[in-house]
Amino acid sequence: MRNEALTVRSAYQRMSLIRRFEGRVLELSAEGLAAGSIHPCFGQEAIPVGALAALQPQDRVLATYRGHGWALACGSEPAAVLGEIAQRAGGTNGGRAGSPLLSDPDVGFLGENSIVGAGVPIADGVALAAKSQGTGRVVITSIGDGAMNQGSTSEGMIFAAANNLPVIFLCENNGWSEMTPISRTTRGEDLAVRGTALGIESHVVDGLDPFAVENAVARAAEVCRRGEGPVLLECKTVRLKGHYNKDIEHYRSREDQEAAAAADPIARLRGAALDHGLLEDQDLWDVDAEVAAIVDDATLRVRSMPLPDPATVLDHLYGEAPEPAASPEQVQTLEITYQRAANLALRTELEDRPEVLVYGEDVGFSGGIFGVSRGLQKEFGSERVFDTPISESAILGSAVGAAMEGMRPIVEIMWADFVFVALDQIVNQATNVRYVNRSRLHAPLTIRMQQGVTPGSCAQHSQSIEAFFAHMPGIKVGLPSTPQDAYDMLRAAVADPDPTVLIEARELYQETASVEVGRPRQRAEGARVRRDGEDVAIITWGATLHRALEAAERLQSESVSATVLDLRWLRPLDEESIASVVESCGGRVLVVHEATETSGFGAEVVTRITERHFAELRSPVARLGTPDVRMPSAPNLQQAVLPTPERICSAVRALLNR
Ligand SMILES: Cc1ncc(C[n+]2csc(CCOP(=O)(O)OP(=O)(O)O)c2C)c(N)n1
Repeated sequence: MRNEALTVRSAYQRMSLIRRFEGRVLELSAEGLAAGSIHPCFGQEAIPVGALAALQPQDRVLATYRGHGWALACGSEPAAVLGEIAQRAGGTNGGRAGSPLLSDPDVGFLGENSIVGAGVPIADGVALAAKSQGTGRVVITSIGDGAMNQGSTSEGMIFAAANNLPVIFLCENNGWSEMTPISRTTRGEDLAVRGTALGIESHVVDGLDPFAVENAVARAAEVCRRGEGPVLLECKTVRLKGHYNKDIEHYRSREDQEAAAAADPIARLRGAALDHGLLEDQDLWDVDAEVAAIVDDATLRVRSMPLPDPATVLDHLYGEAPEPAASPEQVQTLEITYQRAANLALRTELEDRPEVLVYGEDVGFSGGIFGVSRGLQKEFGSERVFDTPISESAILGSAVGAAMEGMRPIVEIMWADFVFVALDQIVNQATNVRYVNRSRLHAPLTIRMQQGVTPGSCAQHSQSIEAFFAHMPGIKVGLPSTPQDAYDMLRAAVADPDPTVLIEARELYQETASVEVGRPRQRAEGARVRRDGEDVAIITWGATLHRALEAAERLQSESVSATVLDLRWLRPLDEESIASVVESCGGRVLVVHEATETSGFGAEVVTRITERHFAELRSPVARLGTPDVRMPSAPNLQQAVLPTPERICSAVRALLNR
């Protein structure tokens, strides 16, 4: 269907197929065959049909949750799409996505998104990959008019413009954002002016006319293939039915509904085809019969599709990490800082893997505010190491999209505290790629950030936030605590087939140690015993390791010998190492971290030890973190709450009743 100019007949056939399909979806949902909310695209059929006719087979498509029509236009099997909407094993995603998140990578449909606007930065990443790989591929992402007001949409357009990305933002302006008309929230007639304001070529298109859409997308794709993208197309259309399957539209006037019905694009095409003698009544009846047969056949097949097997529900959360390389590369031992070790890891990865990109705010020309990427742009060029706009959603979302397309992006969030403005791209997007696509897509991106309290850092530049990420299945989370780990764990993260969040410790950046560089990549897993003892196990991670080691040293003079276990990776958690130190220290354990205590990751470690090793415990597992407080800037106030070596020693004494 792609790259094949529309005829009146093919346009009518494809639009009618989508219309009849959506009608059947509503019937099946009313019958109870499909659970949950469904967002049909009645009235908007001309847009995917026109757009796909103008795209080439290698091009990529992303859509909103109102995306059944896009999947069908891409060439997905109607039975597979219907099967997914009905959450069946034979659905495009085996029932893992349902109606609003379905995808079909085999036909270039990278998926819907049920987070409004979130697909825009991801499409940027897909386009970034196309540009890096020189595929000449164009990406199109559909968004609603309401999504034009979403921050990620603005960020995505800004990021794409900054990088001349081959992406077409296609706004399906149906006049409604759920239950609110766009005119009630937004000034002006045309949303396309927003693209113009960002320096993006933008056009208003008749979204009821498949040929107008086809022409506009064909021209936009040419612009993109010339390296002059992105392009914004605002396709004006109508919503013929409710926002979702159970919407009674109590908020919508009869006049508005009638005006939409009068603009029905299929009735319009039918009328025009007859008026101009392009098709006969008989042709239209033939097409209607053809379409009915396709939808009936899909329905029959879906009715006999089994439900997904519950035994598979945990499958495809993570991929198989590669075996660490057996033969050492050129190993060298260097006395270097933690920051330099991370810099060398980036350098090694850029050298070894052409698919690695390194980017973020101030990361390129200046080399990062902590110098971790210093010198890399000069060495590897500004196509691979570059600065971004201050657009965290776009940084993270583009990394998701680029990773889905075979790149290994390593992106930096300047301070961990800043990631909260863009958490969606980690929590709702990166986490789901492999699972929802049952490993047909995966997103091996690495997100670096740094955290922690340093003297004078304020409450928005000092939080320890690892627990937020460790809570999320689908990603991995590591905290390097030594220069060697700054090197090894970053390389392990890049090699890992899944999204990884690496949280570096700002207070350690200038710490120096011997680092073996050039040794084989490790797996993204595994704790390390940093000190051996037998009276008590102190379990910790990140910068707190050094306070724990200092405490253990002091305790030695009191004849208390402490093991210090550095977890390094919180996800996956090395439960074997935990079990081993619980046993070797006779069931006396203290968990220490810098993050505030309530719902900190320490609570998880304590619970697991209690659940799994209860019989071995000599006393309840103790926990020490920062008490629940906002972090003040004054260094003496900070010291009043942080888990200092003194406090760790006191906690150990209390645990041992000394
Ligand atoms: C980030 C986010 N906010 C809110 C919602 C709830 N929501 C779902 S659809 C929708 C309306 C979106 O309107 P528009 O972008 O115009 O798309 P349309 O529904 O018209 O296709 C809203 C608010 C959501 N899914 N995601």
